Amino acid sequence: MTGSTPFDLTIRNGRIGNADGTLRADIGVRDGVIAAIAPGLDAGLRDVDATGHWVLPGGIDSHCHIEQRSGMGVMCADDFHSGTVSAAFGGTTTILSFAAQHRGDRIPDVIAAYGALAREKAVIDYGFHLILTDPDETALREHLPRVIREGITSLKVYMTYDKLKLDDYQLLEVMSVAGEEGALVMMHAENHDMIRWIAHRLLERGHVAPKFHAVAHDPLAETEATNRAIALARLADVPVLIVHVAGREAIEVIRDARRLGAAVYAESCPQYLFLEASDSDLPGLEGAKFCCSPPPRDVASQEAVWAGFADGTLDVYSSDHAPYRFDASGKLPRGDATTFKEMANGVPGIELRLPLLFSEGVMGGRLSIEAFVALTSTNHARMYGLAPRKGAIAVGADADFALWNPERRVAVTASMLHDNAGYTPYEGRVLQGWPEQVYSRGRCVVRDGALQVERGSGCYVARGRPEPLRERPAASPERGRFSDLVGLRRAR
Ligand code: DUC
Ligand code: ZN
Ligand code: ZN
Repeated sequence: MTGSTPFDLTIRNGRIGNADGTLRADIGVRDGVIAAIAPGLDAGLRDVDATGHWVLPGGIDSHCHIEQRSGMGVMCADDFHSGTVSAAFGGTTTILSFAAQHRGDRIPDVIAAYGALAREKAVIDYGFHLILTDPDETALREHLPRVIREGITSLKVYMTYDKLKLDDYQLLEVMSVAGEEGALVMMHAENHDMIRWIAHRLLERGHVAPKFHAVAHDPLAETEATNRAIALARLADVPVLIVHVAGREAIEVIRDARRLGAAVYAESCPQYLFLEASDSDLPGLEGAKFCCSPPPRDVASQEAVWAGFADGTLDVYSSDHAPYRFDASGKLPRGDATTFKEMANGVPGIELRLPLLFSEGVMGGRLSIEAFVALTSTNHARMYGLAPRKGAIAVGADADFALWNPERRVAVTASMLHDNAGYTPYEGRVLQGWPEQVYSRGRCVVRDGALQVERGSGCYVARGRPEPLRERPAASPERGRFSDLVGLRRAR
C-alpha cells in the first residue's frame, strides 16, 4: 500500500493531461488533495476506472457574472447554486466571479454581501474579483489595499458604460494602487464616447434592432481602448489584463505591445470563437440572445482569436457567462419596444465553455491537450494567485479534475444545460468530447449526468498574489527615473 492509510479515491487507467505534458498513471487522493500519481496504485476506498478517458485539471473560469446586478440594474439569471452547478456539469471546478461595487457602495459591504450569497449556495470552489466603480480616497487608500491583502487579488475596471466607467485619471490612480499591492487589473476596453456617438446616430435614424448593437460597438472602439489601457498600464508600471478580447485589431495591438516589453495579458471567450455579429441579425428581438460586449465580430476575428490562443498572445479562455433571460427580467426590459441600447449585455456559456473548446480545439486539431489545459485552467491559476493549489494534476494540489470521454458526441440543447438563462446561443451544435465525471477536492460533484453534492458545499478560496506568466521586463532607465519622480512602487 502507498502511504499508511488507503486512498479515499483512486482514479486508475486514465490519461492525465497537464499544461506541461501528458502521462498514463493512476491518481490517489487523500483528504481532498492529490497524494500520489503513479502507475498501479492501490485501490482506494472509492476506485474509479478511467480507461479511455482524459483526466484533466478541473476548469477554472475566471470571468463569470453570478448573482450580479448589472450597471443598468438588471439582475442576472443565475445565483451561486445554478451558476456553480452549471459550471460543474461543464467540467469547471473553480470560478472567480465578480463582487460588483455600484457607485456609493462601501467595498467591504460589497465583498461581505457576495460572500454570504456564495457561501450558502456554491457547489464548487469560488473566489471573487472586485469591480471598482467608485475609486474615492477611502476606496483607494484603505479598502482596496485591505481587500487585496485579504485575498481578492484582482479587480475589474470599465472604460465604458455610464454607471461603471472610470476616466483615464481614475484608471491611473487605481493602477498605481494595484501595482503597489501586487494585484492584477482587468480592463473592459472599449471607447465609451465612440459607442455613445454611434448609438445616438443609429437610434436617431430608427436603427433599433439587436443587430445594431454590433454596429455601435465598432471594432475601432475596442482597438483604441485596448491601446490606451496598455499605455496607461505602462505609464503606471503595472501588469494589465485585457478581458474578453474580440477583434482582430485588438489582438494585433496586444501582440505589438508585448514586443515592446509591455506586461499585458489577454483573455478571450467562446463567443469570440463560435459566434459572429451576423448571428444577431434575426427577426424581431431574437438577435438579442447573441448580444454581448464587446460583440462577436466576423470570421477574420474568429481566426485571429484561434491564432492568438495557439501562439500565446491570448493567455486565458473564460466564459464571461453573463446570463439574462429572454424576457422583461433580462434582455427585454421594455418588452417588444426594447432597443439594442436597452438590452442587457451578455451571453450564457459557463457550462459549454470547455466542451466547445475541447470539441473544436482539441478534437478539431487546432490545440494540443496541453494548450487546452493551460488556457482553461493552469494559466488562470497562475495569473490569479490560485497556483499551486489549483490548475494542475500534481501531488499536493487540490483533487480537482474531470474525466473527459473523447468519444462522446453531444447535440447541444438549452434544456440539457443547468443555468437559468433559458436559452443557449450554441443550440443545435454537435460537440465531440464530454466531461462525464467531475471531482472537486476529491468529492465527486457530477457523475452519470447527476449532481452528487449539496448546496453550499463549495469553498471560498482566498488567493495569493498573481504570478507573472512571462518574465516581467525590467523598467528602462527612463521609465525607472519617471517612476521614482512620481512615486510609483512595485509590490515585492
Ligand atoms: N462586460 C462583461 O465583462 N461581461 C458582460 C458584459 C460586459 O459588458
Ligand atoms: Zn466587460
Ligand atoms: Zn464579463
